[in-house]
Amino acid sequence: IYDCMRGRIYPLEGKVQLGGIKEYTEKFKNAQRIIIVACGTSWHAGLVGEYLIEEYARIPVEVEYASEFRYRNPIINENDIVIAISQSGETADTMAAIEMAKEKGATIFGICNVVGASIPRLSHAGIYTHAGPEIGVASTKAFTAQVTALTLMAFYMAETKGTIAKSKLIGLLSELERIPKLVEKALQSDQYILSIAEKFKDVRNALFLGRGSGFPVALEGALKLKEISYIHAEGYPAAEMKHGPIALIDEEMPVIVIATKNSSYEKVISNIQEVKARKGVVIAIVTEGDTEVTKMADYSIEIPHTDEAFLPLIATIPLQLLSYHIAVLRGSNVDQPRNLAKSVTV
Ligand code: F1P
Repeated sequence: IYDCMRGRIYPLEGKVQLGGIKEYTEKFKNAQRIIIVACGTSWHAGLVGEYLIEEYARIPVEVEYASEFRYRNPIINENDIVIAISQSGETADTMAAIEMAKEKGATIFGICNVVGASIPRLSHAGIYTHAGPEIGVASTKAFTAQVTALTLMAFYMAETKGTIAKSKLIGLLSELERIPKLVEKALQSDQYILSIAEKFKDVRNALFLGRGSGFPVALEGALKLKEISYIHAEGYPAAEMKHGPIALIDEEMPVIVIATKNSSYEKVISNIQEVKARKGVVIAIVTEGDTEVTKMADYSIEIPHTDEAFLPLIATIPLQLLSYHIAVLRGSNVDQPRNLAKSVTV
């Protein structure tokens, strides 16, 4: 697990534990709906979870900001499963959302990094991600670990529900084994990303675009840039660009596009054309060996090819590195960004 804020690779302290889910197999199998609650980066991991659970297990998923969910009067009942995601396990909004859902009879499943924290104690069952300590305030390797846990959960639910072919599942699990190697490969673009960061360190705005599970990755890329570089950044589904953000495009604002070779590749290409037609500057995250996007984009950062299910795990890496290098070049303290707390307990 890579902590780009410190430039180290941490060994996983233990394998992601799925013990918690096994006791609730029947509950997950029969779930009519899953509600995911979280804040910040953890909420983005929840969005990836939504794509994966719906794709593979065919269970409807809603993803809610805990900070909003807790203050409304949502319809929840005892058939609902609420997955609460939190690195620290102490985020007050997420805890309040859990307490409210618990009162309404929902089953609470926690995904948390800190063993013995409040959120796992409030949950009926769950998974510890064991990603090691998040030394900096901004969540990085915790995100990758949360996404890994959600990916495994989606596969597990799909297997128990019979919504995935055995051969497909075996293929996905063997690809999962390759992920650490692919992450290492993605990290090899570090110096190239630094050279891009040098060119864009003084921009005032940035737009991040992605489709499918590349959309939460775009949101997370924008959040990292905001949190540690204090540059205004927006993440958008690429198809939504024409409904507003397109008005912002000019030569000044970099548009970072997740343009890897997966099911939405052709559509992303047309989004890039739309940006280029307006003289926008495109930094594309592409699959290694790509030529089509590389020809159109101003900068292309290669990541190794993987199954679409694992795209968020790999595509996040260059975005974290980009934010990291821009923040360092701007003289920001990447470990302790201004105004941000490690755990937001109020
Ligand atoms: C949620 C979160 C983090 C963010 C910052 C503030 O925390 O929004 O994603 O990086 O630390 O809090 P958590 O519930 O995942 O601990």
